Amino acid sequence: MTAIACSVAPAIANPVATVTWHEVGDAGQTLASVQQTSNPNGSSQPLTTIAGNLESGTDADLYMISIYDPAAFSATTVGTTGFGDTQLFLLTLTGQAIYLNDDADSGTFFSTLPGGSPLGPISAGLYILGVANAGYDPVNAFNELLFDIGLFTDVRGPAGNLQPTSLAGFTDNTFGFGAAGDYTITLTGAGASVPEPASLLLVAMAGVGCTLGSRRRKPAGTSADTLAA
Ligand SMILES: [Ca+2]
Ligand SMILES: [Ca+2]
Ligand SMILES: [Ca+2]
Repeated sequence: MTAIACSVAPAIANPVATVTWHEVGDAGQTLASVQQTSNPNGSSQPLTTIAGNLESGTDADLYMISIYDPAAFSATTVGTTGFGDTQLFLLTLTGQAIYLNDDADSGTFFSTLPGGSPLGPISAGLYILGVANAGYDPVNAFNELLFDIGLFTDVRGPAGNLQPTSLAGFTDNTFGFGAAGDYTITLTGAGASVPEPASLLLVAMAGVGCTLGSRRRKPAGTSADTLAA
């Protein structure tokens, strides 16, 4: 295992460090291959950024995070550089839809899961944060969309009358416009799914790791899935 994922950059004027989780290999797009995140600062400290890459128009990346302050939770790709037409969505740990956004407003293709939304998470706990191309949409076992349909700029909740309600895959509605590229997700109210440094050994054994201060990406040519959990 060589690719490692965390970096910590203490702020000079701000006592809260920014902590970035860097995608290790390719984060999975199934419930069985959700990528854990970790924070060497401990469970009560924020995970402020997730940085990764969509390798194709049909790559979706799922990350497990801990939302410790549901009212303050938000996630956005607005204001970042890189991959341009994201959609972001939040799922329960068992893959039920919570909320999704494609475009934060009519002037951007970047996405925001807003804080304080009536559709947002209610209780603290572990959740799955997903990122994909706009139109590469999560579905259930019958290929039914997990999220309500709506305008590109809508914040959308779970689809009604869905059975089963959990994630089973994705359907490609990108019509060939899906693209590959880097993304950066900025978070509030959220921490890592593996909060304690002592847990890192278990994460490493599962194929996901974290080394302080490293920003090194997966070496080019390394099989994308060999390091995913
Ligand atoms: Ca990826
Ligand atoms: Ca992926
Ligand atoms: Ca978008």
